[in-house]
Amino acid sequence: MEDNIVHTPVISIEAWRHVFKLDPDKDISDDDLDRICLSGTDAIVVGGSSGVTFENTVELMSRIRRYELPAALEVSNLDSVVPGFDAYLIPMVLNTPNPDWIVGQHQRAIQQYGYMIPWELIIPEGYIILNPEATAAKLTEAETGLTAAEAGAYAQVADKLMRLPVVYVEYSGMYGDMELVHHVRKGLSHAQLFYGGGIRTEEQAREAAEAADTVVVGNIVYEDMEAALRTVEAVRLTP
Ligand code: 1GP
Repeated sequence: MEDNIVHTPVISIEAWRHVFKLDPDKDISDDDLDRICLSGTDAIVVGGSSGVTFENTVELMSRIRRYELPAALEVSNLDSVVPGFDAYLIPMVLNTPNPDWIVGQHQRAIQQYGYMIPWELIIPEGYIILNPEATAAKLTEAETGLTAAEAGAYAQVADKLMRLPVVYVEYSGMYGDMELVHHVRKGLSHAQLFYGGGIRTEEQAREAAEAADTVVVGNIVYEDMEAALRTVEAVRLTP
């Protein structure tokens, strides 16, 4: 192993309770972006499952960069990796029979670009995708019909065997089963639990904040800005 590889991320994600996930393929006005970035959220994650390009990622990053809050890119394809983010979240899908989404694309990326990867900014995520209708679920052939026990066991593979810093329970587009999320969290020893999917109300934001360490709010930003902003306080006030 090379001595100069440092695995401690430069930014600390432990403090993230609420994050907004912005999709480079969707339009957001300057005013709305201003309100999101000044909302009191802990960070912005840039990512999406389709239509993400280098151009639209650069554009969104440069607009977010006017604000002080941390910005991370969740890498979904190699063509849209843009330098200049504080961190790079790398999904490894756990509940897929297709190894390409677990380690395959990662192996090819490292073989090709390993010499220029800023390892200190890399944060791998053990993804468990649970909404069968989500683009990411279809793309990755995720086996979404998991019981809480099955999801919990995948989470422990990430936490205890792979020692990933993040487990991400992803219901993108659909509000999830919070009992399952609670169960997943109980089995984790060190990984931080992200929950994302279908949060539209303060009540849902609160429930998700009770079940997970970090709550990810996405689509509602593009549908109901006021409701999106209310999720920040709801999460912040949840112990
Ligand atoms: C998507 O987990 C995030 O990757 C958030 O989901 O867009 O449904 O809020 P929503």
